Amino acid sequence: MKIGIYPGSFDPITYGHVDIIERSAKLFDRLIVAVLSNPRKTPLFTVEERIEMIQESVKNMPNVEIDTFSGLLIDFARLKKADVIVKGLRAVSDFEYELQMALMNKKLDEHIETIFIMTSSKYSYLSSSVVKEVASFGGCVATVVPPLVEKRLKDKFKIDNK
Ligand code: COD
Repeated sequence: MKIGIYPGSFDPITYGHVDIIERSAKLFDRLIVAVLSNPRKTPLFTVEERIEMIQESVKNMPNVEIDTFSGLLIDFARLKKADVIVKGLRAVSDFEYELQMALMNKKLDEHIETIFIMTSSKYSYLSSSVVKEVASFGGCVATVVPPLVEKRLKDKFKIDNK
């Protein structure tokens, strides 16, 4: 059985993330979406809120499960017996940082590979930060995040849901 792990902050999940999950789920028997819980960072959404939004977004993908981790990704990947770490790549700027992490993770455990999935061109500009920025000023994010995420963003920023 091949197990993939797709880690991230997912603060919140966007259609860019959903696209990577959908495409990589086809490559593995099981895909674990691993949500980072980092006590040193202050995310907009709690881990529980982020998991709820991911759950809703992947409910039609039977081989996808969601889990949370803190500390080193490679330790969590090992614990879950994952074979492959999946990352999404948007631009050259992503590549430098992702290459560094992939090489370091390989150094920590040579049995776990990292693979990169190219963003779909329609989501190449999309990040959780941009979505939060737009939503915080009342801009429309309906086309870039799942409906529940749009609702939760409106609730967070106290924007009328009508
Ligand atoms: N299209 C395609 N891919 C996308 C898009 C998009 N529009 N948006 C984001 N992605 C990809 C990102 O490139 C990333 O691969 C993934 O989706 C998650 O993105 P984010 O922004 O939610 O998550 P990050 O980048 O904050 O996650 C960073 C990790 C949690 C993976 C990293 O910090 C980590 O592994 N931390 C654990 C500590 C550790 O092990 N550190 C040492 C590493 S050497």
